Amino acid sequence: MKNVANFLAEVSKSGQRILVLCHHNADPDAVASAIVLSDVLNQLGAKSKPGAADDIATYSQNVLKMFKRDIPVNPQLNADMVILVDTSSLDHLGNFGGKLKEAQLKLAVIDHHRPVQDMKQISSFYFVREDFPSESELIFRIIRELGIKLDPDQASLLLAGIISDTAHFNFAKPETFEVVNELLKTGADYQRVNEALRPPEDPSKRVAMLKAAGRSQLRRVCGHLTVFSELGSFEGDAAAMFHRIGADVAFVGSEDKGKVRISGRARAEVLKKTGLHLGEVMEVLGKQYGGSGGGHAGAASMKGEGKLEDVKKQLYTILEKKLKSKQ
Ligand SMILES: [Mn+2]
Repeated sequence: MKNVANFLAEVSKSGQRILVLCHHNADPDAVASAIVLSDVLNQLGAKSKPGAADDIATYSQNVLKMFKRDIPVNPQLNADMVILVDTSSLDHLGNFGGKLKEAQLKLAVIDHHRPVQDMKQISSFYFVREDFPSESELIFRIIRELGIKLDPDQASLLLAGIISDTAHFNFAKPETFEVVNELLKTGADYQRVNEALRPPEDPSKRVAMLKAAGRSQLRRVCGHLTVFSELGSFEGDAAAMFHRIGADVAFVGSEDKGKVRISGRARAEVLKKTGLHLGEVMEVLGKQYGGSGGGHAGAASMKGEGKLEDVKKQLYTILEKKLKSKQ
């Protein structure tokens, strides 16, 4: 860590123009690392800018918007040196990689992916720590080594990078939590970071889920909790929601101009215990109503013609028969 800190302090001291560049379709770890490292190099005396190759992922844009930061895409290559972060090879720079190659600028790599031999050869400085679950964590440790204090928004960006690259701490190491603790003490806003990383929800889907909940009917069939509800769209999502909140078997149907659709979900334990196969049930039901049906044991659907009320009755008759025979 001392090596890389010394290197960065040295190249910045002389006021060099340094581009801190990250990979294409840049994720939050990539943009956070590039932006925060670039800020720090400026503090050390460099004329540094961050940049991303080709494009930025949508969830990264949400993070940037939340913390009012920006990163140029395909920046100008008028630099004395390019430092690649969160990027193990020029191949990960999309079309911009070719341009960078042509420019023949001085290259440095600070990364946490598998080392790439070719890159080692063409770089004037090469520092790769595969043991770090995120580049943001690595950048934080380097900045600490440099003795530089971050501001709360910089800390939030790095926290977003860590959360994103560790898949919400699934791949975190004990040291990751130490870094997170320091970021929080620096003022990182965990709640806003989480909010920025959450995928935007379709408002019409939210309304549909709430309607499905309001219209749901709970029935016990041979001791199993079954739910039926009705919606005009998002039937599969609603059935999955009922499954998630506790239904053993859930169905959500729709009826429109004589056409009927039903989507179903069942819990794995029920399938195992009873031998129920929703794909089979839906196939039978689809055929009975002049349509088709099928799917997996735990997730299936049917389409047909008729009245939803009739199809529902028939569905419960089939279900009762299946579940009774296995009691
Ligand atoms: Mn990464």
